[in-house]
Amino acid sequence: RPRPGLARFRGCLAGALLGDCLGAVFEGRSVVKLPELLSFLKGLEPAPPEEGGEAAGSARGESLPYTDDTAMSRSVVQSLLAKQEFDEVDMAKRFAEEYKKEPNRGYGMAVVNVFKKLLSPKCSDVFEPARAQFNGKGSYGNGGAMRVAGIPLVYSDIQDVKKFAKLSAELTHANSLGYNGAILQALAVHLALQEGLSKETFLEQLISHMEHVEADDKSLSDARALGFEDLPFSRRLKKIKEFLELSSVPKADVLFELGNGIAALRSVPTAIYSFLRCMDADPDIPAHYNALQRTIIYCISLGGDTDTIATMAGAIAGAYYGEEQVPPSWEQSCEAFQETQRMAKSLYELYCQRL
Ligand code: F2R
Ligand code: MG
Ligand code: MG
Ligand code: MG
Repeated sequence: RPRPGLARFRGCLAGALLGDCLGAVFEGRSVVKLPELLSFLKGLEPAPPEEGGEAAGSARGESLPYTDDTAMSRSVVQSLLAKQEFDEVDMAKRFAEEYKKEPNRGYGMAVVNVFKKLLSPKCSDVFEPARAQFNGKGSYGNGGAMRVAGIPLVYSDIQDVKKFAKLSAELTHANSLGYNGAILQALAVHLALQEGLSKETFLEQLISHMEHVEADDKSLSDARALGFEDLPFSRRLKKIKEFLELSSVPKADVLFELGNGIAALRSVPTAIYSFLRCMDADPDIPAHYNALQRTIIYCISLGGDTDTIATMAGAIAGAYYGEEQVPPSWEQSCEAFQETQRMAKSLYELYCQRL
């Protein structure tokens, strides 16, 4: 199998950053009107050159701040780069220190309790605070999935991708509906890095992996305890397959079947669907936007947890299309984009070194 190039690593981290920074402007709105979103995006494009003034090319205004999604993704990446492999103690420490340094990045309501416990010198098992969340049920939020892209950018072996996606998520999300979402998102990025996978193969592979992942006792009992059918992620992937066979799918059906919420189960499949659907043109999205831009626009247009759905879909699309589809004016509108490019290069070097 040919080794993925640097462009895919840069595309992945840039796509994730774009999704978070652009999506955060609309997070929590139940309805996002497409004309408003398109007009906001137009404002990111370079101003036309003024006579005798500055040349076109610089983005207008202040940069768009990233949120918890990127703050935690950066901790994942920085830990992997510092330790050259997954290290749960180091990663947990980085999550907690990062939260302490900048607590106002828009973290989930409950996960901050995990950080507070991790910061205590009494904490000897870094997985314990996550296990205690929600009366011992653990969080099923999408926080483990939103930050996981660094794992498949270091590990090329699919068993390693699953193992370390799970462990990285379990530092905050002990419910299998939380960490299985992280595994699914990591697998999607892993597959997107591969050369030219078709929509159909991509989805078939995800389904066959997730049917395994979700078949263990804890996954079955966590799903049943919350009133879900067995193999809930796999079922939603099959629903995506049905959607992709239709000539058009109304937004209401996407929201009903897949969701736009803060739970991993109501957002990771939505991100994957958005990526696959946006491989093709969309009659509602102007044709001058490329497939990566279309993916992010579509995710945000769904409303709800826009930053997180767009960051996950952006990571997948960026890994698939590469940095060629990352528009400089969008990227330069985002906080810390240059550091993101440097991190992508270091991850690429580590990935190659480990092959
Ligand atoms: N926190 C937000 N957005 C809300 C505010 C944004 C904006 N400023 C606005 O006001 O509109 N975004 C960030 O949080 C999500 C990731 O959350 P994470 O890391 O999974 O956190 P947590 O706290 O573990 O879970 C999130 C919520 O899910 C519910 N939940 C989870 N497990 C549960 C369980 N076992 N039982 C019941 N509820 C459970 C809780 O409501 C949690 O608070 C991303 O969107 C990120 O961008
Ligand atoms: Mg966020
Ligand atoms: Mg990451
Ligand atoms: Mg969010």
